Amino acid sequence: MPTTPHPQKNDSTVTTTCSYDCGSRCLLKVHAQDGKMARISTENQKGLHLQACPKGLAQLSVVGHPDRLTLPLKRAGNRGEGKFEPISWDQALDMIADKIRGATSTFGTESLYFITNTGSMATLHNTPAVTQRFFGLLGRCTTTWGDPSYEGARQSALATFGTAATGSTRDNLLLSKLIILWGWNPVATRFGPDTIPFLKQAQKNGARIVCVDPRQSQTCHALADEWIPVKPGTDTALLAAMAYVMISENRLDRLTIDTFTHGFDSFQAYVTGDADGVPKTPEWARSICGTPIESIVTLAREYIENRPAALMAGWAPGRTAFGEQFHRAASTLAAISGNIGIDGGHAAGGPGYVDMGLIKGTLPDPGTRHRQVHFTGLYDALLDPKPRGSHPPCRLLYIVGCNLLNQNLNLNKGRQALMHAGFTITHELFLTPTARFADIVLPVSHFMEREDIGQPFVGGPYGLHMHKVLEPPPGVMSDLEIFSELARRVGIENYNDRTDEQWLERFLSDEPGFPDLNAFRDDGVQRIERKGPLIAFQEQIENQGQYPFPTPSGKIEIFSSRFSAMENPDIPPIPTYLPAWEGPEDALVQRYPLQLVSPHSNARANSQFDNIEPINNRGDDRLWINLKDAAKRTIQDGDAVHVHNQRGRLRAIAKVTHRIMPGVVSIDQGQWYAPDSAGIDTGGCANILTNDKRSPAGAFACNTCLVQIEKCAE
Ligand SMILES: Nc1nc2c(c(=O)[nH]1)N[C@H]1C(S)=C(S)[C@@H](COP(=O)(O)OP(=O)(O)OC[C@H]3O[C@@H](n4cnc5c(=O)[nH]c(N)nc54)[C@H](O)[C@@H]3O)O[C@H]1N2
Ligand SMILES: Nc1nc2c(c(=O)[nH]1)N[C@H]1C(S)=C(S)[C@@H](COP(=O)(O)OP(=O)(O)OC[C@H]3O[C@@H](n4cnc5c(=O)[nH]c(N)nc54)[C@H](O)[C@@H]3O)O[C@H]1N2
Ligand SMILES: [Mo]
Repeated sequence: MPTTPHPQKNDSTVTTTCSYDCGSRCLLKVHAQDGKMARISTENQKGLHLQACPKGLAQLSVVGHPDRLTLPLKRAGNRGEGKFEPISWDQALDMIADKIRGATSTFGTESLYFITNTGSMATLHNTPAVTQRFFGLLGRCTTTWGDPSYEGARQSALATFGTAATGSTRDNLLLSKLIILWGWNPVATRFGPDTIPFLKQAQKNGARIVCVDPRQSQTCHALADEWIPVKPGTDTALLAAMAYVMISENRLDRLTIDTFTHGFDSFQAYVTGDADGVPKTPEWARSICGTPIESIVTLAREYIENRPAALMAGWAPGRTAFGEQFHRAASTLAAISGNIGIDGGHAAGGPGYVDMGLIKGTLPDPGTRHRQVHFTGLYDALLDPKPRGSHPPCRLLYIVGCNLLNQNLNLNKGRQALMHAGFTITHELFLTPTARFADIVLPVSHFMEREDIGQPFVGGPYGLHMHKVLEPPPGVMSDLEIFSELARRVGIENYNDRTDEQWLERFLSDEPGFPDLNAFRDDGVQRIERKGPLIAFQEQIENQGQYPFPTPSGKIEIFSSRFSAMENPDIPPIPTYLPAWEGPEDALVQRYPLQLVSPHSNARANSQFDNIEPINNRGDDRLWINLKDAAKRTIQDGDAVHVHNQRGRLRAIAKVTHRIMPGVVSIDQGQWYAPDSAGIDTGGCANILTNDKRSPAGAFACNTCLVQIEKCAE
């Protein structure tokens, strides 16, 4: 049996990559010195951009952090209080197994709720996959649906293109003349280590870069030739007005429209006002979006005249009240301007999966159909003692790879819900705000303590081998091992019949582009060879009619049969601007006049790293507020402020800046919730303010939220 190289033995180096949900997979070279792991470096290899960010380079501070959990904990105080006592693994696992059996025999498996998110995104030690397999083998349980990242984008892509694989490899940007970063800030948020190098190169080649964002984001500041402001959640109005300009000036790609799209006429009737009497003119959009008319007109002309143009539709504008409409409108513009499936173009709208021969295997899902509640509806489901129909209330809540009570919306409701939830278990590295509400917290291994395979979730044609760099602290297991132990105790026989090594060998052997495990260990980086960029829908566009789009009409559905069949006026079949609840047109602005957005931080991966010293001072966790809004409230840069609404209140430090539009404020998400005795969050967690209402098609609407701000009375 080959053994994993062990750097402690000498002054050697092994490679791995983060498995966190940050969007990138970079090369981490871990160096041992005098038998100890000393430092991490990074480099590009095989012509691939693989440079890690400061978070990756600081992973030794995570794995060896003094607050790392190493013993199973049992709650000893009230939920949330954070008082725990250590217990043995046998006691902890026996107790959980008892609770599972007890709840199942009295209330049925639907009383077992499991919540899993992207704590670990590696191929084998993948938190959703290992958790789904366990609960799938137990029976029909209750879980959540709705991806918090991009459910709006996903639903839109399925409706418009019939697939979520709407992405192209990043090298396609080198062929663009115009790149529109629409609600996308990849200088701060990681989306593959190749994104920024390719954007910079494209710019050098002459591409113009425009950012459409309520903030002059880090990306806008560093890269953009122009910042076009737009109020959160009003992007669909702006896109409709661009379509108005294109239609009224007859700047359309007629051939593409006629050959490849379905339902343009209905969209045209909406845009011109023939359908509803309201022409979607730039003047109309300006009053909604706050975007200058001139910017709208120029952007519309440029988008079609400067082909090929890549409209990179970010996920954040889709995380709004009617988020799916934004993605539908963006894809529609890409289609009618002839920017889909061509060199340097982009399909726009959609999760942006790139189908390029990565390893598809994970721990097999038994395919059980669980009862599903939407992620944002979870708290209501937990609070409802007799959920609708015959469904039993939650008797056991199992959370894996998710800092639920920080990252899900409407924290104060969440707090109540977790007080009411059944017996609660989580596997964690740290005592997070969520773990503080658990009855049992099981310590879990860090990715550097497991062998695995890492692959980027968008872009980048490669896979990285992840060495087991370190032994876990004594007794600490992976999620997979914990569930294997529990499976034995509850009588599931076939949860895991292989060693980690055997699983990895199997995943590799199923994928022809990859070497065997030993060769992969030696090499570390597997590049998937391609001639030129992989461009979504190029096959369809280049071979007219030969390869239909996987939609009911075989075309790009501007009029969506899928949405039409839903017969829901809030999910119209053509892309439509619908004014948001808690948007600029809601009467609630009288009380709460500012729109809050909560972007992702450069210094965290969601809530991870908030507790890690060398990293947590690299972000900007201040509350961004425009000079005008600050002046009205006599707020000065650096003042302590309260941000509040009907749901909660947090304390933050103001950054008074022209880099955010008037009427909009912003605070980075992922800061750890830390309530004081009055319930005011001193941690700065945006979700104390957000609304747990989803969009009609299932988007996580965190960027739809009205607030008021006042200076703290000292
Ligand atoms: N206001 C606002 N809220 C948001 C967003 C927003 O933009 N604004 N974004 C949303 C989005 S897009 C997302 S994806 C969600 C993310 O929300 P979460 O999925 O809750 O993300 P994390 O904060 O990364 O939490 C992952 C947890 O897993 C733990 N972990 C790490 N490795 C492992 C492991 O191997 N095993 C186990 N068991 N645990 C591990 C970490 O310690 C961490 O506590 O947040 C959403 N929340
Ligand atoms: N460093 C780092 N990288 C990450 C993550 C992380 O936490 N940290 N998280 C990963 C994950 S899980 C995800 S889902 C992605 C998230 O990636 P995104 O969804 O792209 O990230 P955000 O930072 O939420 O938003 C991007 C930009 O959109 C703007 N924006 C917000 N609302 C609107 C709107 O209504 N309209 C417009 N036009 N713009 C708007 C924000 O001001 C921000 O500048 O990033 C991934 N990469
Ligand atoms: Mo996400």
